[in-house]
Amino acid sequence: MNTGLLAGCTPWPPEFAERYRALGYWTGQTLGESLRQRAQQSPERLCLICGERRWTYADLDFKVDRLAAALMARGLKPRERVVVQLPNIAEFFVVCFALFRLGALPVFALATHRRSEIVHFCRMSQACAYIISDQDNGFDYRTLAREVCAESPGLRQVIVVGEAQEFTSLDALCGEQSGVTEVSAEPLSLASPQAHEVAFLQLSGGSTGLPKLIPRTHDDYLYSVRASAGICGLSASSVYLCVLPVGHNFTLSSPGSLGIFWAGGCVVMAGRPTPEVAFPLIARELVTITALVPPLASIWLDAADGRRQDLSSLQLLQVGGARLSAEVACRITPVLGCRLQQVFGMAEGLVSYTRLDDPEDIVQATQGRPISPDDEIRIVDDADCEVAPGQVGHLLTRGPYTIRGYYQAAQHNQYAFTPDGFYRTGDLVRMQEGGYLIVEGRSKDQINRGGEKIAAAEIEEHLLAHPQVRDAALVAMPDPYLGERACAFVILRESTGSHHQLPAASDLRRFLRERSIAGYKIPDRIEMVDCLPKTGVGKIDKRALRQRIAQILAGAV
Ligand code: OOB
Repeated sequence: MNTGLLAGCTPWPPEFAERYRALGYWTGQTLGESLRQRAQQSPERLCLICGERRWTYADLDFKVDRLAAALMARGLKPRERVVVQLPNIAEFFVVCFALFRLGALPVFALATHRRSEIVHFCRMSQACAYIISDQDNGFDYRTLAREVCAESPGLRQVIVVGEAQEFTSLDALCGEQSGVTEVSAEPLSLASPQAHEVAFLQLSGGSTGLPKLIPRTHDDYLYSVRASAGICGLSASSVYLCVLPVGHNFTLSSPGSLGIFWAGGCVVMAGRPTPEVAFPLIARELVTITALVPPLASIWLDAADGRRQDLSSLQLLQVGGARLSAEVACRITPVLGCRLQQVFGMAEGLVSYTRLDDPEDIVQATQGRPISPDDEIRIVDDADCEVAPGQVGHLLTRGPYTIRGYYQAAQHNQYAFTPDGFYRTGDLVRMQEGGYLIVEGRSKDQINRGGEKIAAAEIEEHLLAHPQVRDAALVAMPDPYLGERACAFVILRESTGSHHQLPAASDLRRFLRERSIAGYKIPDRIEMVDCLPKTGVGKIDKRALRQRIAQILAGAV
């Protein structure tokens, strides 16, 4: 058996791996085994609520085994990659744990991704299968799957939750449609993967072009899950409302659904993040903890001011993914009647939390401190030299659950990681007494649109594909609700003498939409300009562009 890491992944150096094991961070348990253990300890406990469906741990464990066996029978092999694009539904966990148990690797796409992103994930990961729901939020994923298949020669099968049409139905695979249980109810014993192996691939927010894939191992991920569950005080009586996209690192592991399963609590799936959907669920299922991005937190606050539902079961509201303003932070406890926890994390690893017993000023004004005593933090200047204590600098980190390299990205890894293995987060932070981090800004070329990350280069490339676009630069513009939105500055080519009309902003937007990219990436504003400001070394001066659009918005220009 091949015991090395998946090709194209960077292992931790042996001395670090040994240390993380010796310290008890890496326990040798896989994600699939951890669910089995929980199911054996508390089979009858409620584990998952989705609409009218209520599953116990035994139910979930059984469904996972049945699907794993069916996928194996269809030829899915350990280490093969499977792009999983599901909304917040219970089947997500059946799929996810079935793949974990098989040792096949889910690649977690967002429900908002479209052809351009999904084809990229399929190709990058050489995925052999793609798992979708039939439709959600008015969008038909089977249509998308047809387009993706046409461009991804490696895809062997598409599996659909719901009405499968010409594809394979997940229910049929599990023998649920016919009521026949083809596979025995005995716990499945597979040549299960080892805990040091890669369990799945997460997506990076990206700063250079299309998102990179992030290989997370069973060992490293379970450590972050267990430790997060401890920090957030989870127990078997915790009830978590899964509001943000289920496959995102925040929702999955900080402590998220996996933390809840670890603790033996219950996950409630919210089909939509709106107060209209979430508040009745909180009241009905006595939800104790949930996680939001800042813009959603303010929507909830406004809705809760005149609320009808009883939200008194809620003990902890986690807010993270983007900067939380002081105004919103200080309203949370008075309006929702629960504690606030700030969470600053990244799919690459490091997660930082304010603690439940931290004084109010720390909770409201900092992004907490890292999970682990072995999270190494360096805050450096442009020359990688440590800044004076309390000063702002680039955040570099390495530790027991932070990757050492992106998947099959040797070149990019050279500058995304230092030679001694620190990940360059691209965040500008300072550290306060007690090790508390405050996120001050960003050096990476990315827009954080209310928690949704947009890599500027990715959208610039799409714009440059338009025959009449000569140059383009995407920058963040301030927004009272989302924190930031995206503004594209575009130079058009002179008309070539023919009667071609120059495209308007709406034409460029339509052009982008036709290239089939996630909706949140379409620039909120497009400014046509004659030239773009340059820095001393001839690069586009994005700082000047950010200032220009901020001034325009402030009415100063
Ligand atoms: C989370 O993960 P990603 O991978 O979508 O985004 C990571 C980036 C960070 O590098 C930082 O730039 C930004 O998102 N960010 C924050 C923040 N939390 C994340 N910026 C300011 N304040 C915060 N509280 O976003 C993520 C992963 C796990 C847990 C929580 C968030």
